[in-house]
Amino acid sequence: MSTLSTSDAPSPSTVSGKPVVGVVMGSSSDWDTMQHAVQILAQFSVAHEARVVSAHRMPDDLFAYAEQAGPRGLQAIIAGAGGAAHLPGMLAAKTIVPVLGVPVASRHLQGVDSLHSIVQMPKGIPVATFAIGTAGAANAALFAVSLLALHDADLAAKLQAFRVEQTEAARAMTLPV
Ligand code: RP5
Repeated sequence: MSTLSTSDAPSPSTVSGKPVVGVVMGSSSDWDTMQHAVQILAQFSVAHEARVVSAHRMPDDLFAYAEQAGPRGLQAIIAGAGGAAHLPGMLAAKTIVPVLGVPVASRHLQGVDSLHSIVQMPKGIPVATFAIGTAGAANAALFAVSLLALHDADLAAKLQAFRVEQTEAARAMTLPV
């Protein structure tokens, strides 16, 4: 876990109790992947929520979640799904809150199906699409942090410190030869 800078002033992204990022997934079986997004948001102290919203098993809940996202103050929705993976696109169809899509590795096609489904949104309704699996989940959360950091100086400083730590860790890498 990175050491993050803190400030005494409350950060606009960490106002307690009011999530600014929603993490949703099509099934509890997606949690192994999507927990990596939640871990990043927690690491940066970004107020968030996580829940299952299945597009094909809970379509009415999906519409309600999307319709309420903006009024509830969500500034980004990270949506992970596998297989046909229509959750991110259908959320994006019902809200102008940015949707960040994470393709979850599927049982038979290893997530290439999920990736193609999420990334191939027709013109007019965008979903920002990330890598298959845990890297995509973590990067979607880091991207959400970047969006929030545009209007949150404390969060921007934390993100910059995170980048510096990665650089220093890479410079300190050694090889067995
Ligand atoms: C999708 O179907 C979910 O996002 C999950 O990746 C996949 C399999 O769901 P389960 O059968 O494990 O509930 O809706």
